[in-house]
Amino acid sequence: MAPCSSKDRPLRSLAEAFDKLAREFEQTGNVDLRLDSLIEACSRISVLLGRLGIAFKFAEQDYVSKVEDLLEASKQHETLQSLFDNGVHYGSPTTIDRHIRSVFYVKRGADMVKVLFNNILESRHLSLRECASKAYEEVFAPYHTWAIRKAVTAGMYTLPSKGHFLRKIHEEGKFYSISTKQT
Ligand code: 1PZ
Repeated sequence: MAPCSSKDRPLRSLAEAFDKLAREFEQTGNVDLRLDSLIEACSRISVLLGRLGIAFKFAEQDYVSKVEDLLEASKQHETLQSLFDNGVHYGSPTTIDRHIRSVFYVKRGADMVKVLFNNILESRHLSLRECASKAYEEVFAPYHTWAIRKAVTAGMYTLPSKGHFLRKIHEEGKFYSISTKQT
């Protein structure tokens, strides 16, 4: 089989971007994170979301809007610390509040990926819907309204099987024993 490019392997390219981010963070003595590097890493999450089908289109668009908001923030603030410390000098409280909310939502997106794939690895008997629902309950549900939680629960029923999803993101090799099951 021809090797896949990193573009075809969104989970792999996401992991690489976060590894790079971690190295940068260590080099600065763990004091600060560049916003552009954070954006570069987090923007790759929307590629994964884009592989989930039409029911998650809204989540993808909402996530992309949060990343774009951070891109706007990065024009004034080079680092995350600068955004949190000095934001108030540069923009209206509403704008700063929005940027800071975007940081938290973008971070929750990364937490969601982490918890989801851990569930896939650890709970082999569970379906993708069950793994994703557990991750959603843990990461996002506490911050969402009742109406959004209901919509997400319904959307989860449109998810493909684990094997289909893993093949779609070209990770069936790594997760071989999982992807051959029907869950
Ligand atoms: C197999 C993987 C299944 C993954 C399922 C992911 C489910 C997340 C669904 C989120 C629905 C979001 C609907 C919009 C909610 C907005 O109200 C909030 C707050 O924004 P505001 O209203 O303050 O402007 N936005 C969010 O919570 C951001 C949601 C981003 C979702 C990213 C998930 C990334 C997961 C990737 C997994 C492959």
